[in-house]
Amino acid sequence: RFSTAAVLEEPISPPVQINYTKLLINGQFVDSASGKTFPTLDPRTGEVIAHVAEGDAEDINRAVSAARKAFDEGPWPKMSAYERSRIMLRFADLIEKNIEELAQLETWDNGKPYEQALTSELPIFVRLFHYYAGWADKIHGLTVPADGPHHVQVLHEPIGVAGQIIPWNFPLLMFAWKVGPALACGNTIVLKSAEQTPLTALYAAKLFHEAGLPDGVLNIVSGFGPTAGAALASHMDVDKLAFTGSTETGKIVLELAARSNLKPVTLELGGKSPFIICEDADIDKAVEQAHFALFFNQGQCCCAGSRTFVHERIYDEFIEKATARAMKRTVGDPFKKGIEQGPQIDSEQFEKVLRYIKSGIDSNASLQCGGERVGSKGYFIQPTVFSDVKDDMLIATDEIFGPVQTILKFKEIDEVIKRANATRYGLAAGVFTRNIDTANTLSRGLKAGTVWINCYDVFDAAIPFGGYKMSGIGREKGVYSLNNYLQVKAVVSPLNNPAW
Ligand code: TXE
Repeated sequence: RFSTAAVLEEPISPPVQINYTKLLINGQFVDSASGKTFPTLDPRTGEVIAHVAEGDAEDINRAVSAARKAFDEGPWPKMSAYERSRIMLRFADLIEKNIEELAQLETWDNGKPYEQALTSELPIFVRLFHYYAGWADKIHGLTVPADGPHHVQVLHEPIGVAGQIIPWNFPLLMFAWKVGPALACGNTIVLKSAEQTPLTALYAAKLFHEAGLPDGVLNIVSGFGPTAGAALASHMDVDKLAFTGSTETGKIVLELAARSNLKPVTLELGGKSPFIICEDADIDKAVEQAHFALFFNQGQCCCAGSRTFVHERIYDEFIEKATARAMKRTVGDPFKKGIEQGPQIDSEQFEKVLRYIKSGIDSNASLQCGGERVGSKGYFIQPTVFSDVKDDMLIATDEIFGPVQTILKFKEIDEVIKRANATRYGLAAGVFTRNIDTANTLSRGLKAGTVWINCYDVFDAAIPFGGYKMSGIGREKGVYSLNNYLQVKAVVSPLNNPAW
């Protein structure tokens, strides 16, 4: 029933060297205070790539002190915004110069196809830094008219030390989404990378220092969530927290932030995004887009189109074509040319996805293809398609975060809006139709932070991204991200009749 184009035999050795495995605090690579390290694994084999310094609370303290000093004493927030912008642009140039090594490291640590990292994610990374470098010298306050003879200035100031916790599915892009706007606004940062993928953040931050970033402005602590992550979220001297990850951990960090110093928190969390294919859609294009919406990045996207709703009139044809497309998907060594799908990130995610597949089978959804692992080592899973999925099945309610497409049938637009919104999430949605009225009705009716019409996963630095409901709080990217990293100060003085 299923054949993969390539099964992992001997993993291809990437030519990249691993030079940076220590914590980056105050511009220096240092061992963790405890001297502990942890292994980062190759998802193709489960074997160790490198041992990385393991930061915990004491290292977070050191990093926060460095960031505090760099914020309070400068030069970063006090530097001209133009100079900050130039350092960010030089950094983007250095990323471009080292783009192949960075993409290799990203693929090695994460398992994503090398071509995807090289030709899509790294260029978007560079674009994000160009975009936020462009903002640095255009951030300004307002003067506002007030009743009475008062001169009122509203200043926009950097908020201070930002704590940033990122996940493993897009290690470099999550770095860019968080670091770009925070630095453009003049903040300093302590970033905790995901324990599964610590390598590229260290390399990128090293290049940032080469570009002229002053010491202490960007500190990177590799380590685990309940230790390093929790210490950052609950730190009394961190002024703002930005988190991307699961909804469960989002609740924990929000609570830690509240219980410590009430630092403001932005959260970008999970999703169960509907992709709605109307009866007038071009079926072949819809099949391809729905496939991409779900399977991209091994299905490990917070905004994956993970509930494919198909109109009853085209349902059978869609199932047949979606299954054929999934069966053609090339799975194998992500360094190999033409490979569309690499391994899942780690054994935990691999087991979780296989558990959901079993649950789909047990609940009598129809398994059209896939359902099993590929090969005998590493974390590869067959592209899997379920049809006859019902709204209350676990595979239709939970974030699977893997290559499992679940296809549901609908009849009416009003009905599908209700069903699409009947979820605790609200991150994204896709709509496929040729009718502008249908597109407008759906885009207005869907409770989601992004609605893609006749496209999916279009990510531009200027487009805001974030979730309704339990998919998060706040927006990242675009002008919206700047507000997350700015304090607003009103300065009021009398115009006439001064009191002195
Ligand atoms: O996420 P966690 P995990 C979803 C996806 C996935 C599930 C679990 O469904 O299957 O989450 O993945 C840090 N205090 N997403 O376990 O735990 C952790 O070290 C502070 C969606 O990897 O949320 C890492 O840096 N920090 C998602 C980050 O949180 C803590 C992307 C994310 O890990 C912590 C990833 C704690 N107590 C998974 N515990 C998306 N929105 O894109 C963990 N962390």
